[in-house]
Amino acid sequence: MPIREIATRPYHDQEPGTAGLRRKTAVFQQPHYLENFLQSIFNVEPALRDATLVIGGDGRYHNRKAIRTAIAMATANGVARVIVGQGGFLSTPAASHLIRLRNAAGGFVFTASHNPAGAEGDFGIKYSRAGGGQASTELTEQIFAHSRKLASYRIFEGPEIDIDRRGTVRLGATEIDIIDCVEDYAALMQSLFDFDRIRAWFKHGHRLRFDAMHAVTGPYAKQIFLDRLGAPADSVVNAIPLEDFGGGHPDPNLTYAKELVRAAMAKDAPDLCAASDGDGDRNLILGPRLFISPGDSLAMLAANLKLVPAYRDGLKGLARSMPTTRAVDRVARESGVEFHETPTGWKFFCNLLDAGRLTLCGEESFGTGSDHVREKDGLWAVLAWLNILATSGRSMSELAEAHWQHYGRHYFARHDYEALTQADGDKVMNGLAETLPGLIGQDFDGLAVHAADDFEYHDPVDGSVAMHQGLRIDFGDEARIVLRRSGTGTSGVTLRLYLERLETRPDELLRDTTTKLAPLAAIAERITHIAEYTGRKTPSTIT
Ligand code: G16
Repeated sequence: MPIREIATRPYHDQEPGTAGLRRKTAVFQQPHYLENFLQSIFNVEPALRDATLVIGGDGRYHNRKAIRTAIAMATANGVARVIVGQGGFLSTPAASHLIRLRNAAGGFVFTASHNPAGAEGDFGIKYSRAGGGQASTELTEQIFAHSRKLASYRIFEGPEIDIDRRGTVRLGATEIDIIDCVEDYAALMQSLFDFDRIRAWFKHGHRLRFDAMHAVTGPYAKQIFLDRLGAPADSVVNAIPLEDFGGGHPDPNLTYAKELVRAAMAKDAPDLCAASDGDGDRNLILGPRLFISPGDSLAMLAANLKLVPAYRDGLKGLARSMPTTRAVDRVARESGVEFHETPTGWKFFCNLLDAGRLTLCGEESFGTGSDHVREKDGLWAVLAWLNILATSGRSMSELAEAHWQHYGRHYFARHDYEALTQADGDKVMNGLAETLPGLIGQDFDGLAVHAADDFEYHDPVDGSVAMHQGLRIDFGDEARIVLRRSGTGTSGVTLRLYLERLETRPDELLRDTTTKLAPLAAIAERITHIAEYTGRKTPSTIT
């Protein structure tokens, strides 16, 4: 048997992040680095033996090599069947769906999400378990601990599999199924949404512009929007996945989706402009001259989701990650459905989804999704908006304005301070953590601090506790400041400052966000001392 046991050494930097392992590509290219991590997964998860494993990636540089390694190691570790997306492509939500559909014991998606790709860029792996949700914090920690003492890994040395050709081949005792990466996912979308209505909406001349940012969603968007929904050919742009994402930064936000933002701000803007990220789980939603923040998108979808066939019977529950605006809380309160505030990281929604206590959930980091898979889903969010536009007969601005009139508007911004030194990051976080108790009751320019804490989450399903999930300063319903350390950066420490301000006065609902939040930003500096402690006068990015 050509299975080789190869000596390796432990790698000490594989600290678990918010969503799997993410590092500079050069780190992943070190001999044995990826192998070390994969073997640790196989050792810690014996359920993969004799079972089905789904493998794909977002098409970035190093994807194909990593997939070949993963296939060879799966074979050597007794996996019975490997399902691979043709060409090595699988979006994160499509992989989650496949794991569920094929009853797989797990899946690997090679991606560093929205981070840039290439030899100088980032690479990564998301590991999902049976059911299609990402590995829990405990499991990731176990894998990490195991990788620190691993002495060898197992790999099958055989012929190279042609991952571009669909069909079933054998490698050793393992069956390798190379499948179309879009088909099953597109069928799922068609089962959830009213494709007839959306098709008719396009026929009436309504327009969409979807920017795939040269990442994984291109083939999905083409099949769904163009082939199945009959949208005009120019509805999907940057649709060819490229190893370097065309030199771009596939992070669908106002900073990096510039071309799309320009289209949405133009006089003849399409009815809906949208984008997704490297691995297809994030989404950006824009109307003509209108940015819908992720927190607003979540709240507006929650208020209108009954217009979508799969959700016609109503919502079981709603959830948002802690730093996401509290816009959706108001929808939950009014409709009386169960509501949860979870830490950042999609995996925290999964227990609630599995327990049938959640239908719709979302995050400020441009993630929205439902109980159809166990990942956030960029194209799902775009289809949900399309379905609501087509069925309601209203425009984006009519829907948004009606929502804000009814519930009030939560102006929101996130200020990112990237690549800080560990010492500066610690100084800001520890400094604020120490002063939190003393802030309660203090007044800042008419805003009184009602509560201030270090967010701790008690999972209502399994009772697990996640501590130190971000520092919150709560000015009642009116405003909130949150500060937390990112778990996905690959250089230094990234701090994220979240600003949220509720406005209910009708004539103040259509103002400029930066202007509305300027006073709160000044209060945040007085409380957090970010500029003072780090020397950064302005954030690296504002979204
Ligand atoms: C991952 C997680 C998300 C999380 C996001 C941001 O997204 O899946 O749940 O909100 O990271 O994390 P942070 O603020 O810690 O950087 P993705 O799209 O990067 O996989």
